[in-house]
Amino acid sequence: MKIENIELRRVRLPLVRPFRTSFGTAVERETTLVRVVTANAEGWAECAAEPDPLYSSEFLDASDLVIRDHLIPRLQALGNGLTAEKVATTLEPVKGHFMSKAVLETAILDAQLKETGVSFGQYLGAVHDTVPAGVSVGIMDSIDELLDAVEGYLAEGYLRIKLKIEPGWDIAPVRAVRERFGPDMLLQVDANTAYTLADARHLALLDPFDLLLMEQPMKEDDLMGHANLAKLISTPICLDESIESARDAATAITLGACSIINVKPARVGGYLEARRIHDVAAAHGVPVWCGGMLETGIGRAANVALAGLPNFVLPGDTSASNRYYAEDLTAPFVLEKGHLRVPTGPGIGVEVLPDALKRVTVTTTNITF
Ligand code: SMG
Ligand code: MG
Repeated sequence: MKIENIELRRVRLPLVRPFRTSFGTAVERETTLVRVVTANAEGWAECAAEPDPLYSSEFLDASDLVIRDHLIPRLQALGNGLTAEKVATTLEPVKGHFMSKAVLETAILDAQLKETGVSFGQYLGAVHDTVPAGVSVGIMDSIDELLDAVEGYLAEGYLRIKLKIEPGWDIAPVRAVRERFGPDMLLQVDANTAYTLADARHLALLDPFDLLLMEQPMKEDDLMGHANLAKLISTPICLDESIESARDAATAITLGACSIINVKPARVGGYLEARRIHDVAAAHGVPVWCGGMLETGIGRAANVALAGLPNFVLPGDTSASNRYYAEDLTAPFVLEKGHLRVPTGPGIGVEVLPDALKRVTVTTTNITF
């Protein structure tokens, strides 16, 4: 494939409501979009890195720099021999920076699939036309505010609720939501590393609420801690931040550190590694689901395609566009009986809307390939 140009475009979109996690509050989403131009196609992807290194060590300014100065030059060296399948091995000498590698691989894969008329879903092996949608509900100022938010999401049709938790906002909100909305609602929590093993007894207080899973209670590098915690609580442990590769997934499963995995392509270097994690987990009988990083329609389209693979058996954090943005950068993803439709067009299968894009653009950098 011959790439002619790569554009890095910094955009900023207001969120419809602030999103608070154990590591901070976001009121807008800032990201870098990558547009890969070839002779016959244009591939798009968005970087999951955030402005500050709080979810993980990656952050947006560093990502732009590593893409420009370290990743693109290595891809340029491949010349016309470049394919999406060669991106990860070509970039392997550069340590870490999975989100930066992922956005490049994804934009190149989008261009490649558009050139050949194949959708992400077909390419990855999706077996479903629609995928069940969950929603991630941030930490709020009061339990009343939380109950109103959850009620609204359930009324829209979301099939699963995830509550963000942290010390001081855990047992009481979970109890309130479970008591108010009943035993049948699919409910889970995400701590984004806010606890330690010393909190095991406290976290066991969540056991009676029949949660689907507890996501990433402890530090990302603490696999043994998670394996130990798994023996002390009955809620299944799901890992997010800890899993950066299929090898990590195999290690975590073998250690007993998790029995469910949140797959985020951005966190693991792209959709090809994400599919390998899906496969490794499936081989171990471990279910997976698709996480989210507040993606616009560009990133959401590819995530929804991935979530169509057979072992994505739990609803994902793949919510409708209006959960995040008043105006998305693509035609909005909408809930249909609690599901999102897997795009069927070539590549990511959605068009970027030029006017919407213009309104949110902060800077544009072009790199001639
Ligand atoms: O895309 O709906 C979404 C956000 C889902 O909770 C979500 N993501 O740890 O799983 C997670 C968080 C990380 C992102 S916070 C900006
Ligand atoms: Mg998480």
